[in-house]
Amino acid sequence: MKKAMIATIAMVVLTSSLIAVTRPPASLSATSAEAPKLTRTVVMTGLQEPWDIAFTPDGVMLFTEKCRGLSARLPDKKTVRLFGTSGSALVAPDLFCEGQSGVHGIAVDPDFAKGTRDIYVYIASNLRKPATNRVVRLTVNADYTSVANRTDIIEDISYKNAANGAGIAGAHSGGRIRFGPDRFLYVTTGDNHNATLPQDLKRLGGKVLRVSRDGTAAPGNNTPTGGDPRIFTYGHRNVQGITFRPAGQPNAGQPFTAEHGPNHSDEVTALAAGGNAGWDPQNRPRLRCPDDYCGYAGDPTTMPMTDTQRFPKAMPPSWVHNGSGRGMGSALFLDGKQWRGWNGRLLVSLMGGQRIAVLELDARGMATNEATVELPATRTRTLVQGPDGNLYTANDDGEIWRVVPS
Ligand SMILES: [Ca+2]
Repeated sequence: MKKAMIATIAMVVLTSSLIAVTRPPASLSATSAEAPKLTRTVVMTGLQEPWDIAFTPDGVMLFTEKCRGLSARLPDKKTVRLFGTSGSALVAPDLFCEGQSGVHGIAVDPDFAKGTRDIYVYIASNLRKPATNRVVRLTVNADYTSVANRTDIIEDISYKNAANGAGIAGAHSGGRIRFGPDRFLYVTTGDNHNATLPQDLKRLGGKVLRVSRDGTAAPGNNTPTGGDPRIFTYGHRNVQGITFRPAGQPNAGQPFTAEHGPNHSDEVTALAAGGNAGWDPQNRPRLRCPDDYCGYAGDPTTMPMTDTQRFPKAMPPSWVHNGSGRGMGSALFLDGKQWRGWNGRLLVSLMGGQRIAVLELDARGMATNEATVELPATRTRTLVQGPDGNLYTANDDGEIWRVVPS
């Protein structure tokens, strides 16, 4: 019964994504009629692979560059390299940059304004052999010239240490970190091109973790018995977007992820504690699987991003993007009346397509409409909303943009 229901939901999702693609112009213009007018300003240029942005409550912009580290941009537009490679105020000798990995997500402590001044950053580290991804906590000083008190709150996030038949070393590290409205830190990870990782509840790759600020498991993760209690959801491929449904929306506070599909099926998923996202690229005897990793071998039927045959209770995707220009990276719920008809809608970066999609969701979190944000084409790495309510993006052209709605 339940299986049939989930199958029906999957059908609806599939149908709605098809509708979104082929929707007649009338519906799209109905969407754009209530869309805000956007004014874009290029805030910074010449950055080296900027990956993520976060704002402190006093309006200072922190940003990461994949092979350099973490920097602060002060109100006088001066930039200070706080943490990372040589030239940073605090050098991390263990930090390294390889393949898709290096310095990724950045998050600001919910009690920063109350005086913790703590920030968190996701890095690839060779302190352990073999290397791992880590979440590092740092305390930033009052004038943003230095950081101290490095504490590695998670040391054992799976890392791809060697190339295999599926691709290069350093692939699929996930790496977005965000505090939820529940004040716990959510950490997205990737499958490392490792066939058994996503469904392995003892290892942290292919997961969304939910932890306290000291890195210990948050209460209420509902991890299946025997699993690492830091695991909030599992069965993911490579999650690089996580955002929370804003107050005033149905299921406010619910986390939504965006993750890269293989040669098909990028997915947005509404998460439930303890849920299985249904990715399992192992043991597909009818496929040719280099180094036993079947992730690139099949199609949406033979190697699904959400395998409801193996996992009937898998969390159904909210939106499946199967068109050209995949590469689903960052995600962000827009929040605030200044966003007009887009208030509460979900932005998702499609890096391959060099565009940002804006999704309308129903009460269950299923996408019912899709449009494209009218901005110049670029590979957008991150989407965040600043304390001023505006959208900030970083892209692979080395730029940070501010986008003001009106
Ligand atoms: Ca899935």
